[in-house]
Amino acid sequence: FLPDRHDLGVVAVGFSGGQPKPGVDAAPMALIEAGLIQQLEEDLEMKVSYDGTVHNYSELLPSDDPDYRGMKRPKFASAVTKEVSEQVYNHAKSGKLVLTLGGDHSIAIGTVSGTAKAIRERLGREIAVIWVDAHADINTPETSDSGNIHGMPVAFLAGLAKEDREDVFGWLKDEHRLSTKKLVYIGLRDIDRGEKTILREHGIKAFSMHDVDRHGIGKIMDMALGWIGSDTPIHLSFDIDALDPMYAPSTGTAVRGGLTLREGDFICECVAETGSLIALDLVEVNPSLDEQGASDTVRAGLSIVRCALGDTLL
Ligand code: HAR
Ligand code: MN
Ligand code: MN
Ligand code: MN
Repeated sequence: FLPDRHDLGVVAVGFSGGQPKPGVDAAPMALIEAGLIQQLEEDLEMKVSYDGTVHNYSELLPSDDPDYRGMKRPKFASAVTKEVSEQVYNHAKSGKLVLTLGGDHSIAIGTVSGTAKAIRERLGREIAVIWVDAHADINTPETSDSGNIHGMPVAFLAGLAKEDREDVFGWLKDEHRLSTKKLVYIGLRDIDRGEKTILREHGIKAFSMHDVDRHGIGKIMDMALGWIGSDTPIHLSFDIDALDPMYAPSTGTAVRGGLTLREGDFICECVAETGSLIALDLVEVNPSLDEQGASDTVRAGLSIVRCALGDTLL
């Protein structure tokens, strides 16, 4: 009932409006130019559906986009993520595994809502999300200090942040949403105070870097996948800043003390082994930051994608 691993839809999202630093919109092209699609077709023998376009959604740019509830550029982010949601939904509805290349992490409002709706309709099931990140991205507009929407996607997806205005994420309906019980974090190490309260009050499963250090990544994956339960469709949302800046320096909000390259790949290999992966996001690669490290960061991203999509060491 789950998608054939070999049938892949790719959506390239050149969007940087969920945070202030330009350049994260160039990541899809950098990944593709480094050989991503070719590797998936040739090494992993996948049939890839890709429209050949890195979307910048400039046609959706509103003429004015004032702050709203403290959110920066709310109308543009809402319009883009609504469109991404439909793009991802269309792939997932037709039974494809969906790979989305970001872009900043606000785009996950689109990707997760798209798969949640498609899997509900196709399988009558709720999805689980594994969010690999230094950050929890679960601020509500009210708890956020920055107003940057890439720090809020989980709050909107889980219905902790709600808004009636259609042009400011009011398009998100129950069918798009994710249960806080089906969310697992790995790699956390920079969480805002308000986010800690939210995580605690909703009993959200979170494995911080402290937990990774204590138990080792093998045990963490056993616990994470055990929490989700077998045969649950999994959406893996991978923020490259989960990796230590030693391996992935070119990202907007790098935080020391992260996952090694091997730990990142291992997480993806374990998810691939379940056979339950329905979608993968790779976000927050910004080749214009730490330009010396950009090729390392892109290569790390490529490796993450290959491992999640079923590449094995032997
Ligand atoms: N928590 C901070 C905020 O809300 C920083 C969020 C940074 N987010 C990302 N994605 N880079 O994980 O602004
Ligand atoms: Mn993130
Ligand atoms: Mn992050
Ligand atoms: Mn912080």
